[in-house]
Amino acid sequence: MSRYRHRMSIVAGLFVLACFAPSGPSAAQAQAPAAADAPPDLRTNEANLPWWREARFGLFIHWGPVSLKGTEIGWSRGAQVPAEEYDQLYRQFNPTKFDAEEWVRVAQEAGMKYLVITSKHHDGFCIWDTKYTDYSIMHTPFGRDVLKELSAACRKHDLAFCTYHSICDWHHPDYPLGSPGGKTPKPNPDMDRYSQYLKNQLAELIRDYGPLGILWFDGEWEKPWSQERGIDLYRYVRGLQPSILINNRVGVGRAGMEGSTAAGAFAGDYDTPEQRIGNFQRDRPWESCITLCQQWAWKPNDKMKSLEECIQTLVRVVGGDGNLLLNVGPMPDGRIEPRQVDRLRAMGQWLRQYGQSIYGTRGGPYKTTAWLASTCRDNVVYLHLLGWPRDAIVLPALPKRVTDSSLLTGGTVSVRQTKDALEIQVPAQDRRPIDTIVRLELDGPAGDIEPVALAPVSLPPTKTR
Ligand code: FHN
Repeated sequence: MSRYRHRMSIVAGLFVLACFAPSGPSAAQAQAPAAADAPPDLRTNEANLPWWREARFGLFIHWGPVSLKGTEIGWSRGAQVPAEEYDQLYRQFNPTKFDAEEWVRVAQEAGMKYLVITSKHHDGFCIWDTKYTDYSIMHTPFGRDVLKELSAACRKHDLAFCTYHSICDWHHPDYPLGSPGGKTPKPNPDMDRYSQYLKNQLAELIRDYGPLGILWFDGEWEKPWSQERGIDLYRYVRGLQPSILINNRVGVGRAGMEGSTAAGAFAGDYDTPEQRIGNFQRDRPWESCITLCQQWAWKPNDKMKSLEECIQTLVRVVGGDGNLLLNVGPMPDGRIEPRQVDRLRAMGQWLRQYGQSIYGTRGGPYKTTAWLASTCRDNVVYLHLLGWPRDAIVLPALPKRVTDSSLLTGGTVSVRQTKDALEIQVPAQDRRPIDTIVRLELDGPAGDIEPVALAPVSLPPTKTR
């Protein structure tokens, strides 16, 4: 029985019990207590963070009938694509080349440990067999339950299955705001009835495709949503599956794209910087969600990130003690674009060689700079040299003795430790273009070393960066 399923199956049984949890927060609960003294059921789900922290790298998937247009999911509705036309795209959506096993294979060959797919984005289209609306995959020419096939393939291959679910719904008549971009009012909204619709579908997702690793909420920034509704929804979902992780886009405490959580505010289990590498942060879990190309949904010839940028982004994120959720937008025929598959596979090749410096590590002890990131586990520190400000790298000394050093990326390294400094020299021929990894063994655990910030130095234009 796999690690992910084992932990989750214990909880699934508790599902029914919570269905009848009283909904709607009392006035007292509404005043979200400071995170520190939050009631237990609002505190970060520490018990279920370890699998996710060790995983470090996941696949994000934004997909729907909009891929037929190659425009952005949700946002192009009522903008590049008239809403009437957008809402009829599902009648032509027939991704006959969709192969859930192939998607799982792509993720695992990339070295990813979890998968988060858009069950419903802001455009309201549902990619599973829901009984609460006909605006779903079951009413397309395709007519197959994508979440059923994908969740089964994930379980079969031990990849944690997770869903992204939009709180705002510009298509649903009860949700007060519509397209473009939540800028137009609906004629007869009913936010309470919409909230019940939201809960009903979340219960379906957890009951029929769960246990889920993460419920990745989004679209919480619009007026109709509130901290009270967020706290209530967090409690409702945790009640359905206590082992589930919920991001900080359930309440309204998220500080925009920077993705952190306003101090003291309740906001789910972890922070979510978007399209950026999060700040070095070890006291609160975080995950950067970033596109492999530019758009979240598929776009023909969309500009794709280089292998160097992809790997250095992963290294910087993990060096900051975060997770990376890297996004692809599959094509309208159901395939992930071959050039994107190749890029992901190349990341996987790198991780098969150097994954020990990523999986199950914590960020630090040296804080990330333009040319360095560091990760650690037990008595080992990995220095990821992403650039060469000088031939000899001089770092502040660590409060522990270096007992051994080597180059994980091959070749020789000389490490000289003095009372105040650590001097590292790697001959030019042993410097790797993307990341040169120095492995240091210390005479004690690295995790309790107070993180060390390095003085910023500019990188000279060198041929071997
Ligand atoms: O509007 C969405 C966007 O389409 C995409 O889903 C990203 C993913 O994190 N989140 C929102 C923008 O913040």
